[in-house]
Amino acid sequence: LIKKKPTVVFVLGGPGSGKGTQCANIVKHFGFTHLSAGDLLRAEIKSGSENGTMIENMIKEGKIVPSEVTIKLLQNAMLESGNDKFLIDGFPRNEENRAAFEAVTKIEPAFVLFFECSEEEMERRLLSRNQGREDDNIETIRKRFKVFVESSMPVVEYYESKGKVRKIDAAKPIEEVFEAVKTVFTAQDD
Ligand code: UP5
Ligand code: MG
Repeated sequence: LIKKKPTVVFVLGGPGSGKGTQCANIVKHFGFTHLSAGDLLRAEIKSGSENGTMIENMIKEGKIVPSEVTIKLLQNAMLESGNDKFLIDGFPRNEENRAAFEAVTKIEPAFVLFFECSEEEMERRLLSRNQGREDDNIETIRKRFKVFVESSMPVVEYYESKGKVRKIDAAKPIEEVFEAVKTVFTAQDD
């Protein structure tokens, strides 16, 4: 039995750039399953798993959880979904994440949706989100920004060099950002 490889789109962008917000819209229009790596990690903390405390501490410090943990959660969620089209939101966050995902799953992304936004705007959004996230405080936000620039931007640059990045101006209002996102997904249709 030969199964078709799933279609994966990586959704990347700094903390508060609007990844989760836009993924919810993409799901409604284009039939993808949305997998937020951060949401999966937060669910793992809540479930009381043996890795929970380690994950919790890393998120509080804005650090990147070891690939094996995140990839396992993503693989399980992909299997459970029954779908074959995935938006993977907030992953891969560093070169090691990227290489490990490719090695383990043998999946390369169809393209990478990249939300570009200033730190000033992202900070404003995160500080007014009020959803009780342990990492939405100014100290952790600064750490998240630093990790994004130092570790995650190289992943975007890697895919840029392969012509796979679709860059979106994410500083605009939500509806305008989604118009730009729609254009990317429509152009992608076979
Ligand atoms: N908002 C959204 N769009 C807007 C717009 N255009 N105009 C005005 N407001 C807008 O949006 C954030 C807020 O802004 C919301 O209130 C929204 O209404 C508003 P959201 O869509 O939630 O942005 P998003 O980019 O998803 O922000 P998020 O905080 O989720 O991004 P992060 O990348 O920081 O968080 P994530 O959950 O991916 O990761 C959290 C932590 O988990 C990481 O720091 C890390 O420690 C860990 N992690 C790993 O270790 N490995 C992983 O693979 C993933 C995560
Ligand atoms: Mg998010």
